[in-house]
Amino acid sequence: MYVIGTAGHVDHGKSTLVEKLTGIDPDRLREEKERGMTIDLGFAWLPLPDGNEVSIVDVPGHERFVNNMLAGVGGIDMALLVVAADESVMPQTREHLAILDLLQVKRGLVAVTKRDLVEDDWLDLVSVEIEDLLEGTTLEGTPVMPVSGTTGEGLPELIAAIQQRLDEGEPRKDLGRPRLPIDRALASAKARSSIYPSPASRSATDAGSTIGPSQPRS
Ligand SMILES: Nc1nc2c(ncn2[C@@H]2O[C@H](COP(=O)(O)OP(=O)(O)O)[C@@H](O)[C@H]2O)c(=O)[nH]1
Ligand SMILES: [Mg+2]
Repeated sequence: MYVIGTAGHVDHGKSTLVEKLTGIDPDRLREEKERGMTIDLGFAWLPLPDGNEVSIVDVPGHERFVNNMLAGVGGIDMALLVVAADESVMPQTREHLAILDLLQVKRGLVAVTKRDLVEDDWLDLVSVEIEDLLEGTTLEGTPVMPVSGTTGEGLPELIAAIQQRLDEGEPRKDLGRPRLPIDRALASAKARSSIYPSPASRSATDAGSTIGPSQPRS
């Protein structure tokens, strides 16, 4: 299964877009709901037109939580860079793009959210600013697509573009050895065990299957 990671400045509409696309609210923590802001990674999945599903990792945009953003985009196949049409490029737009560039993420889409809040002329200016920003990065030439997480405008086109972008690349090899990177643990005082939320990779696994530690190689 492919994994898409969101990226972009706080309040630019990443989580709203993920929820509108998938029906899943990626802000699962109580504190996130109370503050109306993503703090930790959120997870959702999107059925694609071809019948496959794609996982979505929603990242926090606030500069204080950039460490969580970094943990989320480590294993992604494609970036969904979100820029709000009313605010355009902001500091964490640049910072997240720099991270994606460093990680050599070459496949992406830019969603210009809050399309419902701006006039066409302004939208054109914002699109040019984004294209300029992408120049010289791994995401140069990435399609820039206006959408609204509120009205749903542009979402069918965005889903079609996601499918197309994923089809363009080499599918990941199924090595028959599922891997769950333990790069971070969510341990809580109440929990009796830790949760390792990174997406499993390298192999398809069925819901409910038990994954154990791999045997040391002899
Ligand atoms: N008008 C309008 N508001 C939006 C849109 N997308 C998000 N919002 C609002 O913008 C605010 C921030 O959205 P959120 O998804 O939490 O942004 P995030 O920090 O990037 O995840 C919320 O109040 C949303 O309701 C949109 O397309 N149009
Ligand atoms: Mg969010």
